[in-house]
This record gives sequence, C-alpha cells and structure tokens, in this order.
Amino acid sequence: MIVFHNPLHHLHQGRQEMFRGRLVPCHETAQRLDHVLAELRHGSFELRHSPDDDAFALDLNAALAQVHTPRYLDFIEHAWAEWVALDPAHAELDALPSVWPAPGMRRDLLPENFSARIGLFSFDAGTPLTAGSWVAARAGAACAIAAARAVSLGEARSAFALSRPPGHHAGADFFGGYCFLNNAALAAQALRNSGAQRVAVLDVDYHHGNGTQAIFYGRSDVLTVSIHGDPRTEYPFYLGHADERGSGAGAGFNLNLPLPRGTGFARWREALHTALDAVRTFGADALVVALGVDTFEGDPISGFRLRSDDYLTLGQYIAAATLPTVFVFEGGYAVEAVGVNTVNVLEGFGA
Ligand code: Q9C
Ligand code: ZN
Repeated sequence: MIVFHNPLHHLHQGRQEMFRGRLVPCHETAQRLDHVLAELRHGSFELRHSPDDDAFALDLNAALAQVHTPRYLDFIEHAWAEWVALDPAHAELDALPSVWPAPGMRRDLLPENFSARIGLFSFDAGTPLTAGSWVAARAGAACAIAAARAVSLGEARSAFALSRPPGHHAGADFFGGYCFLNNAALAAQALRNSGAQRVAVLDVDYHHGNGTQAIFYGRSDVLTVSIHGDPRTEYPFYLGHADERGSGAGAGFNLNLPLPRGTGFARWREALHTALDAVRTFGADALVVALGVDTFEGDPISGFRLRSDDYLTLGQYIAAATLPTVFVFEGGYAVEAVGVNTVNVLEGFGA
C-alpha cells in the first residue's frame, strides 16, 4: 500500500478548544499523526510525501474548487493574516468563532467584520484556526488527491492519505469538528475525475461525516455511508440521523447507521456489514474510507468500545468489497493507541 503523508501537518497546532464554558487543550494534536507514521515504518508500506510541485499546485486549486466554494477558500487562505492585522497580540492566540448566523439570517452577504465572517464559515467553537492551518490543510488535501490518483492509475490497489487536520466535518463552505478541507470528498471527486463512474465513501469515524454527506447529498454518482454515534446524543448533533437518505437526484444515495453510545464490536460489525452491502448494491467502482479510529474503547472524547484487534477485522471486511480503495485519516484521540489501531486496519485490509 502506498502512503501519502503530510510533511506540513505540524504547522496546524491548535492551542485550545471551547468545551463546556472553558477553553481546554486541543484533542487533535500533531503527535497523533507522528504515532501513525512511526507504526507504518514497522510495516511494508511505501511512504511518499504529499506532492508540492507547481503543476500539482494549479491542479490542486482546481480540485479544491470542485468541493469547496470560492468565498470559503478565499477566507480560509487569508484568515490568519486578517486575524493578526486586527491586533498584533493575536499572533499568540488562535482564532475561534463565537457568533453564527441562525436560520433566517443572511448567509449570502459577506460581512466586513472578521468575527462575523469566521462565524459564517464555521459551525463550532472547537476548531481553532492557527497560523499554519491553511498550509497544513492544503498539503493534506494534496495527499488525499494524490492517493486517489495513484489508485486510479493502477499504481496500487489501495493507498492511504495520512494527514491532519482531518476533513469529514468540513462542508463546501464551512469548517468545524477540527476539519477545514474535506479530504475524503476531495479523494472521491478525484476518483470520479479519473474515470470511476460510481464512488462510495464509507465513513467509520465515531462522529457522523456531516460535511461529506452535505457535499454529495444531491448527487447519485457518489454514495455516502456513515456508521457513527447517534446524533441525538453525539457530536455533530444536527445531522447523521437514519432518515437522511439524500435529496433530488441524490435520493437514496446517502445511508446513515447511527449506533448508541457504548456500542461494542459485535454490534458495530453488523452495521459495517449493512454498510458494505449498500456499497455493493450501489455498484461502486471505487471506495474511499474516512478512517477515524475514535471508535476505540480508550478514546477520550467518544463512546464506542472497539479494541485494537477489532481494527484488523475491520480492514478484512473492507478488503472483501474487492474495490480500489483510498483510506483517508480522520479522528482518533487515544494518542498512544492511534498508530496501532490505524495500521491494524491497513494490515487487515492487506495490500
Ligand atoms: N470535548 C473528528 O473526529 N468536539 N472530529 C467534541 C469534545 C468535536 C471530532 C467535544 C469533536 C470533533 C474528525
Ligand atoms: Zn471523529
């Protein structure tokens, strides 16, 4: 398996996230990725950097514009400079939103005020925007696209985009849930661009992939399937229910499999079986796996009870779909276990 890892990921280092009235240290840390990389070096993986040549950069801009809106991309790219220009003291602080448009308020007009704009383009106060967020997220998007292209070209049956910040909560024009650019959606679109007629995205992160769902909700060429903590009690709360099946041309092309907090592997793997049945029925030519390992029993912010060995089985199940597969790294916050758990999925999958 080819692994594209993001050498610039450490440029995104959030300091604090808002949680229950306090600013607490960020769960989404650079160490997470370092642990996965260290674990990969023990196995038989071909490690490559995200591409960064000029030709790829032009291509990357076009690819980003297929998934995200121009005004959102423009905002994220320049947000840090604007934030520091407001007050030099901001250089020592992360930018966090604190005001959002409620339904019925205007989203079409771009406010001049920075706080108003960062709220317009986000949905929580847990995702700090830092000096290096844009550069890190962009290099991560490059990993996802390069992984999709390698698989499309038949260089390998599977590839892994190992990057952070993660992506599946980011929508066409918003960030949140530690995510800025939707890497899984970018990989799926890249597979479509390279000739796959039907692409399935299977999201196994603990949290519902609201951004990915929203991006493809009206489309029949990309099936989105997510297994996750029930949004009645679990983040991101406002999306991820079983009755969300897609709209318009996309009706029938979204499947949510919410499970209660406390779910163990016996029940979780039944949901995986259902999810893979849907992928098979859809007739996917290629698969993207949004690979979060925050389903682990030791995860500090999540509620499922998967064990390290279960991730080998998870990988075997996914391999049984026999599809060209792009894995994209998402959540997983039990820092000491995130490497073993992630690499177990890849090893269970095989080449
Ligand atoms: N104190 C991903 O796994 N905050 N994002 C939950 C925890 C948001 C998770 C509150 C969790 C987002 C990619
Ligand atoms: Zn998650």
